[in-house]
Amino acid sequence: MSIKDVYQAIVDFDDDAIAGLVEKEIKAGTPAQKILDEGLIAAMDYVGKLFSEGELFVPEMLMAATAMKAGLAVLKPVLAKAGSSTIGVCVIGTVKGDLHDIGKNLVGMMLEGGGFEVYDLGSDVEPAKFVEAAKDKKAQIVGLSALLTTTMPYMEETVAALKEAGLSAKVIIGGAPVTPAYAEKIGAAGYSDDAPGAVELARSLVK
Ligand code: B1M
Repeated sequence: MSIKDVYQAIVDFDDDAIAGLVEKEIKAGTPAQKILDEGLIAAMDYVGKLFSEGELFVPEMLMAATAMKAGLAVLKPVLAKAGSSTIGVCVIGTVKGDLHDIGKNLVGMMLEGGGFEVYDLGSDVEPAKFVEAAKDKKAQIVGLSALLTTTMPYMEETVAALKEAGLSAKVIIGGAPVTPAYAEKIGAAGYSDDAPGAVELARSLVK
């Protein structure tokens, strides 16, 4: 029994076994971040590579994502050790047209663990919805995720819509195709390439 079994369960789309395997790793004392990075995320990267090479297709990616979510559900309480007080309010979502929500869920979960009150709007979120929620919840941080080059432009539209509504919330962005240069170009407050980095960034912006 090792972290390789967690990795393999995702690659085999085994959503029945994954929860038990992650639990066993936690009980064995493996750090949650290691299970996440070397088990779950590494396996999803491999699945993505096989998809790019034409070895796997969308239904298989979906099955891998289902297994990943089952594993994440077990890791969540360990990763998100409840922050004792709220250090800020964050509204988060995946932008319009984009259904990828695993990375966004992870970022939301870790922000929660990092002491933020998090409102997750889900995926395929219209710019107007981000504006409405940021206003309603009095958010200091709005987190935007995009995994597709074709949906990245909605990040820019969302930043513009928030500015147009006169909101002062700071926008942080991330997702595989996103870069720091793109964040700067669209007027976002910052970029992170992973979930722990997003927490650090959000914290620095509410100080
Ligand atoms: Co899609 N997909 N997908 N997919 N999918 C990718 C993204 C792709 C890179 C695969 C590939 O070609 N190698 C490719 C995008 C190419 C591009 O545009 N550059 C792709 C494609 C093409 C597509 C479709 C168009 C396929 C099709 O239909 N022909 C389609 C689009 C649907 C849509 O959204 N409209 C599609 C569909 C799907 C599924 C539905 C089957 C499924 C998603 C299920 C779900 O999320 N509920 C899926 C999956 C699973 C993937 C891969 C394999 C895995 C994504 C993932 O969950 N990674 C992916 C290949 C890959 O990335 N390796 C791929 C694990 C996750 C933890 O990482 O999301 O990167 P990630 O999040 C990271 C960081 O990016 C960062 O922190 C996270 C944790 O470290 N981060 C942030 C993310 N958001 C952040 C926000 C922040 C800060 C950091 O601040 C707010």
